[in-house]
Amino acid sequence: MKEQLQEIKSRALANMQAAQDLAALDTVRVSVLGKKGELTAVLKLMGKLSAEERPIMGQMANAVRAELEARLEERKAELEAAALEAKLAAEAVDVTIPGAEITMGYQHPMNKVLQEVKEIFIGMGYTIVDGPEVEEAAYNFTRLNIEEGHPSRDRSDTFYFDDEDQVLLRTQTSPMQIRVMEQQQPPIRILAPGRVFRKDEADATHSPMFHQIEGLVVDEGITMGDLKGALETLIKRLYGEDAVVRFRPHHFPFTEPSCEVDMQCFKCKGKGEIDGQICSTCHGEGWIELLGAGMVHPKVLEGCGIDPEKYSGFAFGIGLERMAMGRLRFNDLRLIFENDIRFLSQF
Ligand code: 2NL
Repeated sequence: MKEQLQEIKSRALANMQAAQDLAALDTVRVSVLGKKGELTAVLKLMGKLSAEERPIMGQMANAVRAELEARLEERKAELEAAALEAKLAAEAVDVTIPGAEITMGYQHPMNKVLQEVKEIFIGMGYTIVDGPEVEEAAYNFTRLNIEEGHPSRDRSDTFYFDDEDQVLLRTQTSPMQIRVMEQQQPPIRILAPGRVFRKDEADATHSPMFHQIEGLVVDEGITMGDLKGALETLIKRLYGEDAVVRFRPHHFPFTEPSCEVDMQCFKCKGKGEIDGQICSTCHGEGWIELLGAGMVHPKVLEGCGIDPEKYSGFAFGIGLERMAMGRLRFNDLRLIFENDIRFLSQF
């Protein structure tokens, strides 16, 4: 019996040592000290011992039980510490690792320039107006004094929806201004930005869809001087007070007289060349064309129910992409529409 106790003890100690988690350790405890455990089974045999042997064996059995229980507690503490250690290691946070970078959103460069232009005109008392992209030929052409057969009406230039060439994608935002003039008597001071469409092959300076900002002012006594003042203000606010502006005669069916407005090239300062090389920004011109403008044709005013004897007005049209290219200084229009973040994030 003594040997049996020793053997139970050493096997239990070995099993406790071998147990790698609390569940395994508990299995060892139950198998030795539990109700049906090995040690319990031995103690049940005590009754069969002689009166002299019983207390000795009893003492011995109690000592074994006490030792096993002590070791059990010890091993339990060891395993708990190891488990905690492992958990801490697994959940360790290195607070010195740099945080994940957050990409901030920002305005598209086109929107930025649009916003700048809008704010400049809002500051001069203009109201922003918006209208349909699908238009009637009457509003897009006829009422702007663009006659039947004019090249801009050609099917090779304009996107039509119908066989009669009556419904189209607007080629300019002027139809919106016509709508305002026929609904409202002067004073009128509006800005009409929006998408316009022309059947152009895409290249560095053309796109079948682009953005235009048109402006219109109609009141008593409006002159070409008012036109010059408004556009010079725009260009100097946008490009800096030192920008040099030139007004050059031109022709549009909807304005008379008409002009185009250029800005002296900021790269070559109007010389057209830099160190004997043709300037790549203005292609040797010395000037960069920015927009078209003019005094609203009397026929256009009349067609909207505004008396051209009493009122006069000026109008202008700006290609926003071209303006952005000059303002943000890049040279291929297609970059604006590709939406490559490597390009867009530079502005
Ligand atoms: C350009 C520049 C321009 C206008 C647009 C306009 C609008 C009305 C009446 C008269 Cl409602 N004119 N807009 C005027 C001059 C130039 O755009 O290069 N267009 C082809």
